[in-house]
Amino acid sequence: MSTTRRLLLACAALLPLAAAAQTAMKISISIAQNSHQGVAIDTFAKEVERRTSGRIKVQPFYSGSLGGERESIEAVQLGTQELTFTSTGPVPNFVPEARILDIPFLFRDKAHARMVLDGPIGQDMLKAFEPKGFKALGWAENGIRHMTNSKRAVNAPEDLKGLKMRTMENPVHVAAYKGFGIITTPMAFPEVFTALQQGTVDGQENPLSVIMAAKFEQVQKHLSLTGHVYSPAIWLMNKATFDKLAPADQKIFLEAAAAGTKANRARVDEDDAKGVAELRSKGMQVVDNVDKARFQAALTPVYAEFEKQFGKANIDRIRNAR
Ligand code: EAX
Repeated sequence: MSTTRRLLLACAALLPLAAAAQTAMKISISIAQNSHQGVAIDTFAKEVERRTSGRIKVQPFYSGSLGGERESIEAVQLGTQELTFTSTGPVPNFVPEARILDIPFLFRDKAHARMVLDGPIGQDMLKAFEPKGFKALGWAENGIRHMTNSKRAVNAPEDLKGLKMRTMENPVHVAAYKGFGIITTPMAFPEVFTALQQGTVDGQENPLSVIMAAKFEQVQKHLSLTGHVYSPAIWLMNKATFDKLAPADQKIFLEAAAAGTKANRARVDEDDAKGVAELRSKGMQVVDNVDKARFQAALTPVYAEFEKQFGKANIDRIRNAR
């Protein structure tokens, strides 16, 4: 074999690698880049690139430009998209084991939720994603959800009766909100702003981080700090794509996700600290002293149903974790 030919062959053998290095893996969120989720995936992309010295690139997509959360999870499961960062909203439709985390008033506060998710209960649950075609790289945070609407101030659970509200495509949320007397309309997030603007629904519920990132103050007059449910987020990767990575790179992906989660939770804390003042200054009427115990009490019948479905012991194990 001539030297030239040998060289050509060597080059050809390297081609797939070179090509792989050029193609970026996709990661998506359904909300704007300037948000607790944007900072998460931007940090992740930067960390993967830095730690692999640019061998692997990750390209972030924002504002549902690749689809809503359900569509992105589907794409990751199919492998047409490598990664997504999503709330657990549509997750129960793929991994029913995760449903228990979406029960209202399950967590006392963010610290409690973070401890459970990062501890044995949360880490065990990540394994339930594998048989469904996902590698779950870790938990992150969407935040504590509050209610907004265009009709009236919500001071007590009775005020929710008959309000037409967009919910996530999440069976646990839908069951609970019906328990409040809300008329529930499950909808993908990218459609929510227009639905609120056109009055298709009266309200919606989301963490302050999302309300601000989506500029819902432009289409919603009232905000009530109901804090009715904690909303986890999760890093999902196509399992076959993850399995193909060298073990050292797999470790890098896990570490990059952990770095992203750290930045994400710090931003949620910042948003929670300044959110009410900011939204008030933009014209929202905020009820910041609701009696949460009354909202919780309104869900007693729904809770009995959840205890039957999920097992009281399983719920208590999370609620009582210290
Ligand atoms: O993940 O759908 C929702 O309300 C989510 O909280 C939002 O898309 C952020």
